[in-house]
Amino acid sequence: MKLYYATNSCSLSPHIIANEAGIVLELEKVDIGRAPHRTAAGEDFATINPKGYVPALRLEDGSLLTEGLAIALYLADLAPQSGLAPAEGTAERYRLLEWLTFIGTELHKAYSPWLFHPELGETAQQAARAKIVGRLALIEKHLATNAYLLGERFGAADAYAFTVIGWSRFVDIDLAPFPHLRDYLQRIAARPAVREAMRAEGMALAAAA
Ligand SMILES: N[C@@H](CCC(=O)N[C@@H](CS)C(=O)NCC(=O)O)C(=O)O
Repeated sequence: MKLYYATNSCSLSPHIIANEAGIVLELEKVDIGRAPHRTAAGEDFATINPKGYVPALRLEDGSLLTEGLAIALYLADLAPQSGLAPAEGTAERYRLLEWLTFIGTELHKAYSPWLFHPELGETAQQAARAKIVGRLALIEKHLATNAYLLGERFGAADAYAFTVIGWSRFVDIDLAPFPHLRDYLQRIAARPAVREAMRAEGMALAAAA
């Protein structure tokens, strides 16, 4: 399987999940900083994924799976023994979906595109920041009594949260008021599978959290 990724983007999340699951992915970098977005091989990425964004996963049957949440679950479910995603039909599975949706809709899409595009305006950015800080406070409260989002064990939702909240360092969101969250990010950053994914994508390990 091949993962189309961009450094410092949300595609780090499925990359971490694959590493944690022991799944070896072929990687192809996409330059999402320029239009048209080109792959490392020089292809126009829109001809591969008409949605134009990463992550995208080329499956063994040649089809393309898009959307980070779907890719995360797909990879985690390929390795049920990894415990990255609770089994379908269990109560915990719905907790995982609850967290993945929360991170995707309440955090990911508040950080990006708003805080990465100053041209969208100060008012929009302030609204995004206020929303993010409020959402981080909810996670902070949860982490006061839970090591990870689903309890005691690292899972797919943590890979996604680590990836998205890690963008705080680029957009000046101060995590000092959230000590449990900072500890959590540091613990995740120290995981060998996470370090390996970041190294492979050319990310700065020291700045992870
Ligand atoms: N709904 C998509 C959003 C993915 C997304 O926002 N990807 C960003 C990087 S984090 C991207 O590739 N942006 C480039 C673009 O939209 O042109 C998902 O959850 O996977």
